[in-house]
Amino acid sequence: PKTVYLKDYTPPEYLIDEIELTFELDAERTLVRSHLSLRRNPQCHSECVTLELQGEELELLSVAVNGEKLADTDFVITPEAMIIRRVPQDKAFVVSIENRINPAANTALEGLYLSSSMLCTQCEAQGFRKITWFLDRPDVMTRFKTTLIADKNRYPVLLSNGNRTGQGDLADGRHWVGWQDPFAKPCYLFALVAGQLECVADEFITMSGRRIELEIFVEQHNVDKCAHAMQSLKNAMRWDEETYGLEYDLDLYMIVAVDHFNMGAMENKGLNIFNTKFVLARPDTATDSDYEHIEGVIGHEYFHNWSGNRVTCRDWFQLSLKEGFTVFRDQQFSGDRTSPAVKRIEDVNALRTRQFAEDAGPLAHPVRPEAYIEINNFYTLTVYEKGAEVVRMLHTLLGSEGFRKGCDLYFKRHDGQAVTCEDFIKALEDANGVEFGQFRRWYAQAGTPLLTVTQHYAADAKQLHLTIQQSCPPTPNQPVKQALHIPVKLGLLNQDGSTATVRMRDNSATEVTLNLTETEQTFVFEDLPTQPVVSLLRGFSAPVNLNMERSLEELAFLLRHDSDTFNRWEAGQQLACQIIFGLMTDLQNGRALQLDEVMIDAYRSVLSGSFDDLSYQALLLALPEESYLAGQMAVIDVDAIHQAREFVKTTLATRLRTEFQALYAQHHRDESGCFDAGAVGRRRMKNTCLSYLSKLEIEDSYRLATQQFQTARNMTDQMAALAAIVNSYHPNKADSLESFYRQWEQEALVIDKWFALQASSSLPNTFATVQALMRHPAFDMKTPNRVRALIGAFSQANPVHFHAKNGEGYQFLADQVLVLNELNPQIASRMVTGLAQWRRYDPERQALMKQQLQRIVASEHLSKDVYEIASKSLA
Ligand code: B3K
Ligand code: ZN
Repeated sequence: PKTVYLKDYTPPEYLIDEIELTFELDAERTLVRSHLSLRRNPQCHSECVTLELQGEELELLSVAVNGEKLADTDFVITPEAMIIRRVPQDKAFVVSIENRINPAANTALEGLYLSSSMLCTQCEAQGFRKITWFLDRPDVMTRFKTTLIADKNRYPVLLSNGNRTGQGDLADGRHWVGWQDPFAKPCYLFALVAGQLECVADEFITMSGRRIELEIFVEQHNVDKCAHAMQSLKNAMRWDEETYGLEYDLDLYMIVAVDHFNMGAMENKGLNIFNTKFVLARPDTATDSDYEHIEGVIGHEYFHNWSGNRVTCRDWFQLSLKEGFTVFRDQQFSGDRTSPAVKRIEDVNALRTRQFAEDAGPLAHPVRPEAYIEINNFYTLTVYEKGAEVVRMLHTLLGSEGFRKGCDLYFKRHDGQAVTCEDFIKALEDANGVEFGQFRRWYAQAGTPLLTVTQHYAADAKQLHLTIQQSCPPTPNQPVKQALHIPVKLGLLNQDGSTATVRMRDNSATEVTLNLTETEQTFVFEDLPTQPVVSLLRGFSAPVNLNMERSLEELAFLLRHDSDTFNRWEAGQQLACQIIFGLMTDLQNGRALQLDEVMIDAYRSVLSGSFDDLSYQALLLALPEESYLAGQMAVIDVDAIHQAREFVKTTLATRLRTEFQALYAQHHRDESGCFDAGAVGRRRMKNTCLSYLSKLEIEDSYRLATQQFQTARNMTDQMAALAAIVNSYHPNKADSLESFYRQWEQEALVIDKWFALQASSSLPNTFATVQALMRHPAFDMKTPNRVRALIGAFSQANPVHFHAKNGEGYQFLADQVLVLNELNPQIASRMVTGLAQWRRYDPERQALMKQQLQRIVASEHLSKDVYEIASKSLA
């Protein structure tokens, strides 16, 4: 397979100003007619007279230029393109194509496909070429006119981008609907949907007083689960007006929810297509986290209307231009809607456990990658989440007003254009009269930087000297790293926990942002009569690892007193990490385990503290995840991590049982249907307590879990209770799973939770359960949500069993990858990443994982998607 390089970018030789598309829709035989209005790109001076259009898996019926049908000798069809030997050079011309496609056979879910009984599309990144031949690249921006024709009974609803321009019935039982999108767009933003869909409608009045129709389309049985999505959409529209001054631009905004979808959702202009998971919610079917994710994803896709659609990417290497920025925007939105402190912690937690691992492994790549084989493999944590951190640092460096000024200029300057990450930074610079020369390296350099911090307090001079060194480990193709511009937020605490003034030369403040630009820099803080406690990297001001020696007492002190909500939580995490690592050493040396009293005291004080934000309190009580701990180890020992962490959890539950029980009782009440911060926080605290108490494996806890399971009237409580049952030796486990299944058999999204919960259990026999679930009638390899719930959860959220010493987990995963490779390469390639970190394990496991990767690479008909991930993992 061939590699595409950023350095080879050249502008398109032709432009397509307009396309007229007609679809005669049918599940097995869809006819596509297209008229492309082309002309030479005046900016491109090449001599060539041929025209190459991309197209894959299409059946050609006819092609004409300016109405004249081409003879077979006038063009060539390859598996990836149509090359017309000669097209007019001096004037505009029209290429007309007729071709056929088979949506029902499309299990890759890219292009036009069938999901349950509806037809829908997914074109990003390169799916449009599976619909018809086109210049399938984001810098070709076209005005779309679309006519959809279909059987009226089977497909009463026919949708595409923009505004409805007409509709009518045909004699043969079919009907048609015309659509026109006034905004030129790249073809990756094209969409169509056809099916028997119900519409939930509402409206939004924009800041300039325009009335927008809002429509959510779902299957009949889901009409009662759209209210939250609709409210989220309205919240997002208002928020973008208030925060970025950005208003919606069409008169209609549509969202369609489909069961079969390769990722979360897609921002097609005026017609978003969503995975049902990020639309449907009812208090009894969706958890509080589901509610939050729905609001976040609805916001994300809505925000793309400006950051992505009005201003789009020049080429796919610039993907983070729209994704990093839009993730940053949705993070801000969700923080404002819920709790900024909790949202930030959740985002950093995800970044550190998942993106940091990617950045430390064989698939590491810069936020702006330089090469790819299959672009779909680059919708990564690095492009999305690290990309968002890069935008966040720019926000930190400019302050919110400066950042807003920069964004205003960016949208104004580039409206209607396809641009680069460089254009984004340039706009921020120009609007603020600053230069981000060195900062640009964040886009080009892969790997997670490491900051090593030492401090020296000079009592006589009343000065604190803080020395920070930065380094960055080598990554594929980047052996040597340059120093980055890293904003480091810092505060100081007095010995009594109060805030100390940060004085540097003439400036004094309660908090500063240090600009670390060299490999080593020393910062001096003045006027400190006693040695302060340093609170560094507040709010996680840069995506880096921090190496700073801290005593357990100092961490406990920060957990009590730090005024920065992120660092307060972080102190508790580091405290737990140190303790867990100490216990792992004890385990490895055969010593008996004992939990340090510092930990018990620290948790006791969190439990007895008074908190306005109970979700935050619950986070303070959550131990670092196993995957985060794994990321800190040179050689990952999944069993030791699990044992040590479970020991800490069980010991805390034993020693603080009264406190956990009291808090459970205090916060336990039925507030089903309430989603305000108070109700959500009470549920989080209560269920955190339940999770600890279930570690005790005693009758009392079993009763508590059963009672909650049987009486819960909301999914948060029901699921938390079921998790407590499934993850313990509860006597009613089988019955509870069975009754849950029967209760929710008709709700696919709830059944996904049922699969995932069992697949991620660390208790014995889980692998046998997973194998049995593969044969369950409700399991389906063609439904990505189901695959992720079972195979994804087992391989990515069950370290102990996936990494079983005998290699059965690895072999199982490789078996499934090879099946998926034939059906859905994108999903298959996501599943391979479970093996990518093989070098981090002991030699026996390394060998077993490597063997499976080699088996995958050696197999026949490998998709580009799977080949790229598997071969790069081995490299
Ligand atoms: N832009 C889409 C992702 C498309 C993925 C293509 N493999 C969703 C999003 O980020 O909003
Ligand atoms: Zn996005």
